[in-house]
Amino acid sequence: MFDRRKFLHSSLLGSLGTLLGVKSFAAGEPPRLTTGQPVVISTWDDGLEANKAAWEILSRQGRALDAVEAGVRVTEASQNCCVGLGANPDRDGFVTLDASIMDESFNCGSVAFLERIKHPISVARRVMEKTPHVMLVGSGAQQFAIAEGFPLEPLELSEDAKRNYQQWLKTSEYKPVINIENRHPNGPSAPARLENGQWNHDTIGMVAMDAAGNLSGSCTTSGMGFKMRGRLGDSPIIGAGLFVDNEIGAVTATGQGEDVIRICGSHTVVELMRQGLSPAAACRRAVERIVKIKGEKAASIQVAFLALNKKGEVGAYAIQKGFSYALKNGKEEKLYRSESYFS
Ligand code: SD4
Repeated sequence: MFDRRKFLHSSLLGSLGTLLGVKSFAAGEPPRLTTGQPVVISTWDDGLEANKAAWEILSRQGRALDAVEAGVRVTEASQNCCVGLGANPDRDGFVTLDASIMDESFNCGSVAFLERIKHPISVARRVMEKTPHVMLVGSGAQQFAIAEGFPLEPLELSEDAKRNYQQWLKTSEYKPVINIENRHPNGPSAPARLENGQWNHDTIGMVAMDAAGNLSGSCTTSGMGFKMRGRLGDSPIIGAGLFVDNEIGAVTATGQGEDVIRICGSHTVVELMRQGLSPAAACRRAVERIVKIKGEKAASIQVAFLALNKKGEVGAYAIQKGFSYALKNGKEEKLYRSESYFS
């Protein structure tokens, strides 16, 4: 049935977006591409900027692996965002970062609980390429980064994070917010904020296909704000926050990491695609699995998956509405609004 309120709401948002120069949102699945046409997709509104850097590489016949590293470095370096060293600290007041990367040949690397290093994604790539290991954590990861020439950044919190932390200390209650976006009026280049000024997500995940038809992915995060010291989420865990199987597809996740880990989320989505499901249907099936496990608690968490298959089809699904993802290929550069379990 025609819903006048919904129609007015979306027309209003559309006009506002146009006025502010914001790319309008598209609903549903993007058009299918064929292998050989490069494409990059990434989570949240910040994905628009990150995709541009990835596209620089993809459009020049570069490797998907280089593209996904370069893309998320933009977000890690951004002062305007909630990923990277400017982000919210843990409950003891320290920013700790997690990241993972995976190429078309099951090579993968990750770092977790990494402090004072600006580009954890590049350290993850060095772990993949220069060590016999997949994962380095904490002081060991930092030591490796320094040995590889990454500078040790100052310990100080960003102004935004300081303010958020002071605010949080008033109650010191760990209460993860449901990650949603598309609500801030200043367009995708503005930081995503809740009404109380806090950021509402902490991650960027990116997957891409290059002109050779190869897939790769990256994921980088400051983790959930005000987490316990030492807590890791899904993002640095291969198979949870990120998974790439070059025969099938590439998937990344965002949202409450504990619940992504519980079902080996990104790997699960790849396996569902292997069984013949489209990226969107596979993401949906994985989300439904989490919803079933969580029962009533599903209403208070967010998890979203974003997937690209070997045919160049793209899909996403989230528990809550308000998950956006950005797509860039030779034809379009757009933010898409994901379908969700709760509407
Ligand atoms: C985590 N999945 O550390 C991340 C958080 C996230 O947007 O995606 N926030 O659990």
